[in-house]
Amino acid sequence: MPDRPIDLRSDTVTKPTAAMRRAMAQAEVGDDVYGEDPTVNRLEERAAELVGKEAALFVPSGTMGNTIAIKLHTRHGQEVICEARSHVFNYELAMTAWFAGCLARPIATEDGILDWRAIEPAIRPPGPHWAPTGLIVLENTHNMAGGTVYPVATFREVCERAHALGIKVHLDGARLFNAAVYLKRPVRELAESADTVMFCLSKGLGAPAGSVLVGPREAIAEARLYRKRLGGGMRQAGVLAAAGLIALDEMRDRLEEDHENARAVAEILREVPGVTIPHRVETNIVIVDVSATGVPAEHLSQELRRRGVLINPVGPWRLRVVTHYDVTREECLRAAQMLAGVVAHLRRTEGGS
Ligand code: TLP
Repeated sequence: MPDRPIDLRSDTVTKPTAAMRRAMAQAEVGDDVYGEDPTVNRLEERAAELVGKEAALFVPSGTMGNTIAIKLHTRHGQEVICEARSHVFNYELAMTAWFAGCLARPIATEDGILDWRAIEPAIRPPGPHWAPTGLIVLENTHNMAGGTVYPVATFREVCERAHALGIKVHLDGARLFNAAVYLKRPVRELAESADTVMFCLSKGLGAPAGSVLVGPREAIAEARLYRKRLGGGMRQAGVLAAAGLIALDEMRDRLEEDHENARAVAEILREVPGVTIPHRVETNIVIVDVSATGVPAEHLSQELRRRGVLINPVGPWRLRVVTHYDVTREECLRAAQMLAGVVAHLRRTEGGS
């Protein structure tokens, strides 16, 4: 394998930029559990202002942000409506059940976008036999549906109708800034009707760690206690928050480059016999369906790794390509060509279909 593989496994692999490293080295810090870290406080103020909510809480990971939000809005024994391929349902180690004591009620969609028509029949009215719906979680962009973006009106309608029934909405906006760049809208517009929003600094925005949970002041004050319970009181976390501030101020606009690179990858892969791209490519994620090649995704992933290209399988017949700051356009194209070549080679030599 070459020295520096082309790593398209996730945008979580991005390393801090030189500007981030400088800011981290110089960060003014204090004990954040006492609320005394000036850099964390600055990051939280900036995040709340950008997303248009009263307050924000810096958390170590997106998973912790979602976990706290679900706990905040629910009571034990309720149901949480989410999309069937959502991160909260599939990739957070059942935290909805473990921490909040709730049952996830997943709803399958074609493209990850849950609209009110799909949600309404799953809402549980009060009654002696079922657990009431406590919360709806939406994911924008939708990771496993290929980075698809919620139309603002669809998102707003879900929130308004849920609120009319007294149900809260949490937005898993791990990649919300990608959605904002795609729609060319301010991020606050995409967040305004949700009760709480989690977004990640450590994905396309390039910070080494950290996410932010934003929402009403009272809810965020309670969230601070849950963060401590979960072991997320990070003390001199200003060294991380300093990178987060650079992520917010300098890294948002360039996400468009990642989106262009993803589209370029998809264009190449669409031409490969046996390969299909099942979802719209709107942001920085391309889901690649290889079922018609007869070569399992895991096998392709291993063969690519041997050739210096890292791409994860996300199912028996699916791979996920994620573009980001640490891969150039040229590397993305090279990786796509490599995938095309490996598919053709394995179909010939191993009798894939
Ligand atoms: N996603 C990771 C993996 O966990 C799958 C990735 O490589 O994409 N919400 C969404 C929509 C996410 O994609 C992720 C991470 C999270 C939440 C959790 O963030 P972290 O990894 O910071 O806990």
